[in-house]
Amino acid sequence: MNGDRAVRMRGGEPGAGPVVYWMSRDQRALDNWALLYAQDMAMKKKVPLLVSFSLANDYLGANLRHYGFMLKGLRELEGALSRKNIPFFLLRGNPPDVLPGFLHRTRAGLLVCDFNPLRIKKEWESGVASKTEIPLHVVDAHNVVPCWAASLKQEYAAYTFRPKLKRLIPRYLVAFPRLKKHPHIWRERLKTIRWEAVSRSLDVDRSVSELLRPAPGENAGRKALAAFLASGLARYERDRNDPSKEGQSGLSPYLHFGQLSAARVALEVQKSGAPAEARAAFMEELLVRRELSDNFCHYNPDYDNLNGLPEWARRSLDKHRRDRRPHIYARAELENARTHDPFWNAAQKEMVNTGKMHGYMRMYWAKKMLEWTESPDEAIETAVSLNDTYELDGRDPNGYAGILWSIGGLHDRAWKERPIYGKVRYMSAAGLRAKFDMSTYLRRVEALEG
Ligand code: FAD
Ligand code: FO1
Repeated sequence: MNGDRAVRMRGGEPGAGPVVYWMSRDQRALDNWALLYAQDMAMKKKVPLLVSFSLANDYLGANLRHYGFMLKGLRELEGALSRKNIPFFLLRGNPPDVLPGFLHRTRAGLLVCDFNPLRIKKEWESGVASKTEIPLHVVDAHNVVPCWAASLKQEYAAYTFRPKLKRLIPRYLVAFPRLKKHPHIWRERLKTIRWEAVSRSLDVDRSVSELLRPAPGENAGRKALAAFLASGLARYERDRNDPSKEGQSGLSPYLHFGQLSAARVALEVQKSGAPAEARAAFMEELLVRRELSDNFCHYNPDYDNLNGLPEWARRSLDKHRRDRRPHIYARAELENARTHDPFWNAAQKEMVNTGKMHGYMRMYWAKKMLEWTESPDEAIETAVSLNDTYELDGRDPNGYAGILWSIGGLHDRAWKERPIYGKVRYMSAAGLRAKFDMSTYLRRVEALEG
């Protein structure tokens, strides 16, 4: 394991019992540094390795769309782990309520967890740590360069973060060792997980339906990557920003749920035969932009509200708070795509119907909410809420950073001052029309409605 990929939230000598990997963000058996680290520790102590997942009752308002995708992935994962002699335990409830009891029952000697910069996971970690004595090691299995190694502070923008990250990529982007068939077997009887019953018993909002596509799980994630490498990557640089083309990879749901490792994606892209510009454009998004979002959420607890914005932008938005807004829409009108703007309505419908809005339209979609709600605070709140309700990749650092970039100039520079937006970058329907064949985009979204 390369050096500081794991940090000790609580040190001390691991006990004689099994190593437990508390899985949360990185829901996969392959290419998972947290699982590999846990196995390494278990091998050294010659003890069994267990994986536990705490199925929270209400994870940041997630609904059936998200839980359905996640549970199907976990079900596949249970099988993959069991073939490696690693039992999988599905605990029901929030980790601080259920994990300490599990650690006690299994007489665990060490707890390993994966890294997540969001407030909820940090609260979970300290909640768990306050209720058990055993050492807790956190491994960043999501970022190529561990968040704390990439930078010790909140970065101002991509240009300040990029050189730091790039210096460290050769050190951390290395081939994954194989997950071994674990030689130290857990002998106690395992309770069968009745996945259908678990799914039926979920007390979540069922009004947002599950999707037929994309298919969930680690295997499906790998297939999606293979398909992108075969036919999408080469034209990524040219097509990715154009809403009338399907030029993006579609990997974000797999990356969000950790069913696919970003490092695996980066390794495969590096060795693909795609043109250098296409590889560079993709790596910029996958590595720099994605890991910059984790940097932001890790170092700024206000990642989903106005206080998280840079000073210049907050001041400028404040100055324009009372500017007359030509259209004001209530949340329900926005949710039901009932604005005067066909492009915006199409973007909203694309998100509701497919669980994934085109990346370029996400910027336009969020910026218009600054124009069409009463205040910047309301714009951010509405954007976060709609994004996290319908996007399959929602409640992710990328989403919070993307919304604050669009509405509040995060990681951006000041632009020419104008009404409502102040110095925050503006986007217009005319701009979309001038750049892209928007009628093709509208037709594609309309076809989804049927
Ligand atoms: P590709 O273009 O194929 O990129 C590959 C990967 O690179 C993505 O899966 C993602 O992990 C990363 N990436 C690409 N663009 C960005 C970006 N701008 N910032 C950070 N990482 C990026 N992304 C989410 O994962 N979840 C969200 O909830 C989310 N909400 C957003 C909301 C707004 C308002 C904006 C402006 C952006 C948001 N993004 C979000 C970032 C980006 O739009 C999506 O990651 C991207 O569109 C996902 O599609 P893809 O996997 O096909 O992307
Ligand atoms: N992580 C958990 O540990 N337990 C959960 O029950 C859980 C539910 C969940 C639902 C939707 C969703 O988008 C994410 C969910 N996650 C859960 C966490 C997730 O895997 C990630 O760790 C974060 O969302 C990272 O941004």
